[in-house]
Amino acid sequence: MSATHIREGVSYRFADAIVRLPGSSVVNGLRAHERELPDADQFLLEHKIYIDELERAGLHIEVLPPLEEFPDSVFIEDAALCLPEGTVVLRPGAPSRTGEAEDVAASCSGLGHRVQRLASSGFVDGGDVLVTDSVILVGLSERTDQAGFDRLNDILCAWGYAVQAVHTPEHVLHFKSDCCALDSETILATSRLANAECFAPFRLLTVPQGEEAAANSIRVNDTVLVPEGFPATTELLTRANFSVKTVPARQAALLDGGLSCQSLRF
Ligand code: CIR
Repeated sequence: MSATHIREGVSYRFADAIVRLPGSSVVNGLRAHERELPDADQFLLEHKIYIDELERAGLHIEVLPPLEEFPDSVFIEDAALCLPEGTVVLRPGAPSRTGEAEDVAASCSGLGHRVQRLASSGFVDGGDVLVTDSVILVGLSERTDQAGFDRLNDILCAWGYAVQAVHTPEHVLHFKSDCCALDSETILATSRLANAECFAPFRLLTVPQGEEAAANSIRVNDTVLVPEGFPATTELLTRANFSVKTVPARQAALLDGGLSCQSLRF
């Protein structure tokens, strides 16, 4: 990790977000295990509530149309990383998703972002990139490899960020499936990730046993959005003085997704 400064609020103070509507092809999205298929109409409904809550938290939302040829494109976070310095267009590691990035690049350019692409080799999914106010942690996973990390590191170091490679636990899709930044000092994480000791300088709130999926929450300005159905996590956060709002994410969960992956926030 290179020395750098704290960027107070870079992990949770946002003005804008980009989301992509799920298409009817969302039912063909990737999933690690056979289980109930998502329902496209229900997904759209939950997505609409998600957008409403982001708006209520103070964001202006750019809603992109569905990309039917990319069933997982509703999980837009995996295709790019938006920071105040610019947007890094990533290279998602699943072959069926790699092509999503160019469309996101065009949308971000259209919105006036300074767009930078990962150099030629390697893969990074945005779900493996945890931006905190002091360091950007990048989980090496089945989707994010060392070459991709190296290329992303080149860009982020040039922008003055401290960057650290960590490990996404086996059988966990993305690093952020298991954690989120709550403020400059505090991370919410599952116990399997907390035990991996990658959060040494942070204060940790550990998601109660059996509620692991609630680690994929997001802080947006003064609100922490938590997936519906995890009362112990909601209570933990409330007791820690965070203002919590629950959001349905059942359909996304059927495709191994959560709250953070459904928007690019900046
Ligand atoms: C996938 O396997 O790529 C999608 N079905 C789910 C992606 C979820 N993205 C995320 O957690 N960042």
